[in-house]
Amino acid sequence: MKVLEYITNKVSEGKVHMTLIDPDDQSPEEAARIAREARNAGTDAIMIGGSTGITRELMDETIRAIKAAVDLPVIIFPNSASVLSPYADALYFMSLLNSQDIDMVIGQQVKGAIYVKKLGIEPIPMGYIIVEPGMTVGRVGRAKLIPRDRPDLAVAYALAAQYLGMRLVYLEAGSGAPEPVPAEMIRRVKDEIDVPLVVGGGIRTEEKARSAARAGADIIVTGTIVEEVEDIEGALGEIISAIKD
Ligand code: 1GP
Repeated sequence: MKVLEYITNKVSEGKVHMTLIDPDDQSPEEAARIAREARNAGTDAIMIGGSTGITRELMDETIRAIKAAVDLPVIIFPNSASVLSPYADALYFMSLLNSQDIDMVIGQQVKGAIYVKKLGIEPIPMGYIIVEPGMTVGRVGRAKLIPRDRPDLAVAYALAAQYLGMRLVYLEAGSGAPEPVPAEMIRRVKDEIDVPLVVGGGIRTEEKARSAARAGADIIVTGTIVEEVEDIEGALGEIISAIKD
């Protein structure tokens, strides 16, 4: 089964959780341990990526270690065309729609497309929209951040993504954001689009996860929490039960 089909099936059954692992933050062995604990906690897929410091070698080694440890889809969450790896199951073929840098909107995609074809990685078209505060990815991606009190703007971007044929829409507050994307913005976007809505950035507690899921997020992404806690399985387990109940 293709990964997009796996995601779509999961979304039709209920809320989905994905665990983001930044390959630059730990050894491949440690990344594999995180993936194992996340799997035990009930995560549905592993996303791999980060805003800075990633090399192709590190991507390859980390993905291979994760694939050897768990039987979950591993999806590349790229910051550029230079982090593609043939060991991944799929790649978010994404455009940072509210970037002021054309390279982030379509340049890196043009650079990467032929490699995606050659390597045979499944591309999953995704519209990526960064909301205040945006954190590192907002700066590196030169995003014109969506103000937190402008759900209408988020809706316009999300609909544009859908009309361009993108299969997922991702509302991102930025990794480590003090607050996630506002629930009202999630609700408004979810009401208007027909493709699954991914929400991430700043979700570190069960309350925040539950609130994002109830507002309409189909897929919740958490990253920072797995780097902050000792008991990954316990902490992620609470978040995952909160979104899936
Ligand atoms: C970042 O949305 C993801 O791209 C995850 O954010 O690290 O804050 O969980 P956190």
